[in-house]
Amino acid sequence: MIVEERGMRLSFRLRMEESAEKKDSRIVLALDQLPEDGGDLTKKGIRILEETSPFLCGLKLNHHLVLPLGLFDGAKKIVDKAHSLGLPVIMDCKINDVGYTNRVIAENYYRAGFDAVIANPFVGWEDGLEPVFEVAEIMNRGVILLVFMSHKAAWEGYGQKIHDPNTGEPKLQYTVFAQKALSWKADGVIVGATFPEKIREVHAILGGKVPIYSPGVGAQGGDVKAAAEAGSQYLIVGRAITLADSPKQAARMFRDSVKK
Ligand code: 3DU
Repeated sequence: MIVEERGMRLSFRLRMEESAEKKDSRIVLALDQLPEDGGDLTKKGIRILEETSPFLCGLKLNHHLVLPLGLFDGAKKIVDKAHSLGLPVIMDCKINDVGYTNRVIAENYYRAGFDAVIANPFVGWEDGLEPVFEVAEIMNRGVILLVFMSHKAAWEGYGQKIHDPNTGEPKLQYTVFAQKALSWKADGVIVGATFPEKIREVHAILGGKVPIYSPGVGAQGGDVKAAAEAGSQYLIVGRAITLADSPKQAARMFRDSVKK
């Protein structure tokens, strides 16, 4: 049983763990590509969320859905609905700017109710992501770092060979990002389900101290079981659920294939 911490509210990380335990699911729904049948976007999103929620442990919204929904309008309604169904919500905004704007981006998403934001460690700590971690601490929310993305060109950035500034030794960029996730005390990292060998490598670095979230299941070709076996704690699934003939059955199928 997970105990309440910080007096009032569990940390984001424990909210996810508690939700996964309660729902007996490790599936996070990426509610971003909705059927193009002309209906109201917010209502459509809420309908799919309600239908699939018994099989989910969390929800993720992407920047490109929040744009037409409006942050304090449709997006907030979906966030509130997810919370009423017991699901924490992650904002996939891949924060990637200078510290000042990063702080305001995070504050706005947290004010709209999001439990965590996704950020890009390429911008570094000082005057980069430090302000995001500060706001997260104050508001008791989470920060998840991109460590290795799921698309084909991910190796061009996340997979490049670099020289460790301290030792001069050659290293792979994503291994350095995984180490930063530990030292910055991130609440999660993203490693694409399309690269199970990278998941395994990152998992070995993190030693179970930071959970791995893996998008890229289904529509992008990633296998949910292979990602889970390699060490992903949470599997992020979008189109393979939202565009299925029955989102409910698809969500159940993914949930069952990686039972906790
Ligand atoms: O491919 P899907 O439809 O299952 O959606 C995956 C979601 O995860 C989508 O919102 C995408 O923006 C996000 N994502 C990745 O696919 C890969 C990453 O490395 C990070 C986020």
